[in-house]
Amino acid sequence: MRKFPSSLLYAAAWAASLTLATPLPGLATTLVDNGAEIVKSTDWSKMETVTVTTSEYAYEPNQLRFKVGRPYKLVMKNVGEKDHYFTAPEFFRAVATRKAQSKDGEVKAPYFLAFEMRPKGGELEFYFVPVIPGQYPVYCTIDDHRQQGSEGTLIIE
Ligand SMILES: [Cu+2]
Repeated sequence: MRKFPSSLLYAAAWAASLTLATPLPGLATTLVDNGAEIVKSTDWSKMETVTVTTSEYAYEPNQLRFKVGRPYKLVMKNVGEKDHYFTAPEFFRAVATRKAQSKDGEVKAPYFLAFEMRPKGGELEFYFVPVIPGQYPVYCTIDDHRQQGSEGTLIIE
């Protein structure tokens, strides 16, 4: 197994601290700009799978913990009767993104903002490596779902 190059992590965290030092309206600028290198140098055979389900109106579990430098597959499954989002723009900018995937194909992008899962079994997979430690909110942006309870916390430690 190749060890995760910690120098990349430190560089990313340092760059992020510079970015965060400047207050910006709305979203911070991209935090992880060497995501492709991190994804490439990660041993994906060590990937851990974490599953979160959505329904009316909650994420289960509503708190997820990830470790810096470890590869993850996050399985997001909607077991409810309505559409639900997994919106976490700050979190998605704090990780190195490999891809998102469903049974119908996959999407590669530098980072995502939100995923939407169809009702009654809709499922998406997100492959990533956590980079910037912190606590990030996740919530559903449909109607009043968040107020009703569709929210949670994503922790990178
Ligand atoms: Cu919802």
